[in-house]
Amino acid sequence: MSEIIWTESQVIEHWPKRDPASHKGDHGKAGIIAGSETMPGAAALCAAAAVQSGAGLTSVNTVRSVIPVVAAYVPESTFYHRDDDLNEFLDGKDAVAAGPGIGRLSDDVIEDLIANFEGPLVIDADGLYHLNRHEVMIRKRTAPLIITPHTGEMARILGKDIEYVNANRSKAAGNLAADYGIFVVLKGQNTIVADPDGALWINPTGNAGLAKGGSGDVLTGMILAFLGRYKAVQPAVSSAVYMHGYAADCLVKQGEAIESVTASKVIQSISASFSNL
Ligand code: NPW
Ligand code: AMP
Ligand code: MG
Repeated sequence: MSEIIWTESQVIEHWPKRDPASHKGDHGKAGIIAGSETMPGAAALCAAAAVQSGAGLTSVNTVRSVIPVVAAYVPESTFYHRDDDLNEFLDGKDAVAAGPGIGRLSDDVIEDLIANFEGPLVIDADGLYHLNRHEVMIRKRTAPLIITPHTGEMARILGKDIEYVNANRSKAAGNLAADYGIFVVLKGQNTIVADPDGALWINPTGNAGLAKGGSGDVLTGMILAFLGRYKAVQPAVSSAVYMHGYAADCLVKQGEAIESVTASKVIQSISASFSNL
């Protein structure tokens, strides 16, 4: 398996220019299935990151009590109730992300998405908890599937311990991606993006300030937005991972203490990071 560092020049080379005559529908209709009563923040962070990363339209499917919380943080989003018809929510979406803060009991929606959503689908966090149950459907799926496990989630998916994943990051991500025919984003220092063809793209950005709750929820929103803006999946995913780390690096360079980096501050840093490139 070849390992290639995804560099700043590759991010710049693949960056989609915003056509001056474009309208919101040209920049991705993004759907987010996230949040629950005890984790409203995961939905808010994911949606805010998608909006800041250029998504044309961002729509959040969540539980009723969470809607006002997310709406206050991200007034650009529209909303859909978790209990309503999923197909209606999916209609017209260019890309969908599911899992942040949904709880481990919400597996029906994940199953439905894998089977029926025909665009790029990102599954993260609690959405990964029962992933192995859907192995047959994942193998049958033809549209891109991108999973974004941290080390603990990857260990659970593989049925191995965390020490095994830490000692075999490239092999673990590469084999799973090739076996299932999916994109695997194995998070942590030097996040690996493994594509279904066996290539491994290594991320050089980011710092330990990201080792804090909410960072992964931001990354999921960024990947979703990039998928809606790019034609090809791997450059979208690798560039989103790069810019997530780069936004955190910019904060520290500007004097933020590494301990005080937060997911919300990373979202606020996205704009300056994009302009810096
Ligand atoms: P430990 O902690 O070292 O003993 P879980 P989660 C292990 C939502 N959030 N990174 C770890 O071991 C998410 O979206 C909501 C992380 C532990 O055993 C999810 O839906 C927030 N963990 C949900 O919470 C902000 C690592 O894995 C287990 C690891 C649960 O997500 C926070 C943790 O995995 C959060 O994002 C690593 N590198 N290596 C909100 N504001 O609403 C090993 N572990 O139990 O799935 O917990 O990641 O917090
Ligand atoms: P999650 O555990 O789902 O909240 O995701 C954490 C996010 O922060 C992922 O994008 C990780 O790659 C990133 N991250 C966590 N710790 C580090 C670290 N020490 N260095 C660089 N990135 C990190
Ligand atoms: Mg997470």
